[in-house]
Amino acid sequence: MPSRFGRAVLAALVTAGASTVAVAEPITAAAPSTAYTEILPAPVSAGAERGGFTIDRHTTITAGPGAQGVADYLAGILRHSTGQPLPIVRPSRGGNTISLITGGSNAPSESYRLDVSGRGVTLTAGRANGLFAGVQTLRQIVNGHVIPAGHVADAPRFAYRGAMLDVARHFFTMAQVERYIDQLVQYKINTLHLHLADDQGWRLMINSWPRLATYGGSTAVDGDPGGYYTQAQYRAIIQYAASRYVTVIPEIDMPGHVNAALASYAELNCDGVAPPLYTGTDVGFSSLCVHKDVTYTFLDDVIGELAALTPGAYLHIGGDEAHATSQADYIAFMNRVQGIVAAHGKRVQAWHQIAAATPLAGTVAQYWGTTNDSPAGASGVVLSPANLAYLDMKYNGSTPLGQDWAALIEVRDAYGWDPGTYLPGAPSSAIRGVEAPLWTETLRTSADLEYMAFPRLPAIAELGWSPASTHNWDAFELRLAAQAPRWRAEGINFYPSPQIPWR
Ligand code: TNX
Repeated sequence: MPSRFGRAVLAALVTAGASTVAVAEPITAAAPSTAYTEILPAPVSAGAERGGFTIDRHTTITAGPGAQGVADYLAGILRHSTGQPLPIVRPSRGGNTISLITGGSNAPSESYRLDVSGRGVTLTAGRANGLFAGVQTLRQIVNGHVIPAGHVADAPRFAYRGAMLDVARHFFTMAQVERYIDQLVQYKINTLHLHLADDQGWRLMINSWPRLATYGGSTAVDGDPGGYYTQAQYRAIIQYAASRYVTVIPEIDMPGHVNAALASYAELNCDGVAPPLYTGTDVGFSSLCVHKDVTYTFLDDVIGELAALTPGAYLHIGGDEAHATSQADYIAFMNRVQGIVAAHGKRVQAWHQIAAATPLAGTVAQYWGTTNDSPAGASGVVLSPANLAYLDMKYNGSTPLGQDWAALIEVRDAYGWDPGTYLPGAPSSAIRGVEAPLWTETLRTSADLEYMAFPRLPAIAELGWSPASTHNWDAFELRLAAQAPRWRAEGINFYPSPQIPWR
């Protein structure tokens, strides 16, 4: 027997069959990689084997039907990190390829299977969004040119894994939003909730009411520069998100949180007088005029344009902190606006106070309380408990950014709850998933956003994706620690929590 062939190669020759040329693995195959225990969010199952696949100048990516988009995305990443050409080719026999296969099964949405051996990599999923999730796993495993051998079988616990960005209190450009999307998808977040309007700013051009953006969007908290997205820019954000299998849910908060709109159009005010623009951080002082017809003409126009621009099924209508609206008016208003959303072919998502009205069939309530009181009546619940999932809460008393009204939230707090059992009054079947909101009263730059989101965003993302059986702080802190070199390489600013044994 030729001495330069090891056992692994013999095995490969046997299983590869006569028509395939075996690729020699190094004789001294490394011990199984620890990368498979460091995947975050934790997968359903994963196991490492000895050896690995080396990307070289002959390696190809093969894309079956429906896999082209993900293949392009993966090629972009691996060409950059390895410098190899990695052409995308049609599926064919032979090794030295990373092959992406969809549609082979009725696999549920976003599930995937990853198999890596010395001969090649196979990523299989029922749908392209599963391939995309698998690619995020692959990115966490690959080490230089080598993808350690092993297997992953994976699927999400909850269908909804969201992040919210408040672009109203401070405005964030398209490029900043896209940067955040790229960070989110690494942890398999699939929904971006954009808080597009609040007292301090209106951030989307509405063609039928243009002053909302041009005047209502002209400032921000502390008088910082404002801004708004043109409809073309908003479409581009949605497209960018879609290319990463992220659905955008736009929010226009109402009937409160509307000073920017009231300031832009005097007729929206009950007394017909427009208030000045607002650059403070109080909440709960503004209200649409619930008894004026023009209010609903306005909302029909706004919701109509938003629905036409937004491919996702849901529009978020806020409904929180309507302290300047009587409860009876609030209920009548929320019920009427749900009808307007439905008339434009969309479903409603709203903060959980909507449960006080009559949620339409299909309406999703987003829980942001701190007291586990269940929003009865909604068709589904997204969990964002403010004392656990709010990324704008400070980590501790000396965190320079953020607020503390709900809690101080260290990483262990953010990780230490179970979305499946959190609301005693809601059956776990009603829980659509989790969302981590990032309010920006105190946040101005991408570095600010990242400091608050990292490392808590990956914690919430794991609660949304990983099976409850994987929940374990001691294992999680190691998975999280393993992410830091990636964040440094990507220039992501993060809070180096003393709870984590950072690498
Ligand atoms: C509460 S959460 C709000 C926001 C603030 C946030 C700050 C919610 C639905 N309303 O208006 O920005 O607290 O943490």
